[in-house]
Amino acid sequence: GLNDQEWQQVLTMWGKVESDLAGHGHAVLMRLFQDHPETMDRFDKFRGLKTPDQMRGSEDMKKHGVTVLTQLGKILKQKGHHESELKPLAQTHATKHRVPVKYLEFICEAIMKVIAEKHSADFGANCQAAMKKALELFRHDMASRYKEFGFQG
Ligand code: BLA
Repeated sequence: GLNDQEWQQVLTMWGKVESDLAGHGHAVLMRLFQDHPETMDRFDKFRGLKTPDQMRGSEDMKKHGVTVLTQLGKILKQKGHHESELKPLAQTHATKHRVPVKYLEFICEAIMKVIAEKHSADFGANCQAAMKKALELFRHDMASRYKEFGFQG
């Protein structure tokens, strides 16, 4: 787990993300789909988006970015005690959206990159390490829940 200081670093940084949740969320999804185009196949609703320009202009993508980062923020604010936030999310992702653990890793990488781009001055090595640990914990606990729902991920 993370110690108090690490959680504090994570949540202070998250406050900066929340200053423009939609901008960060949209950038995360752009980055995810550019680095790993296969992840887009999970989304029926993004099927029409073919070019980076279409993605940039997509209100739907912006909306989904807000959904993702809002939920992730709720989880991070539990500082590891996130069972009740995680369970329903793991359930839909295991049984309905069928999102492999590998894709969770890809989006966490995209989140790290976007924060590093937008907040380079405030995202030093210690803060990066803390955020990485928090995202690893999220993924680890999603993966264990996946197994309970019979999805090997
Ligand atoms: C939908 N994803 C959702 C929803 C939430 C999240 C809250 C709507 C409620 C639900 O269906 O459970 C939350 N999504 C997240 C979080 C992350 C995220 C916290 O990406 C990452 C930190 N979901 C993934 C990944 C993919 C994904 C990596 O975690 C795809 C590569 C897909 N999420 C996905 C899909 C939907 C969804 C396909 C349904 C979208 C829709 O049709 O509205």
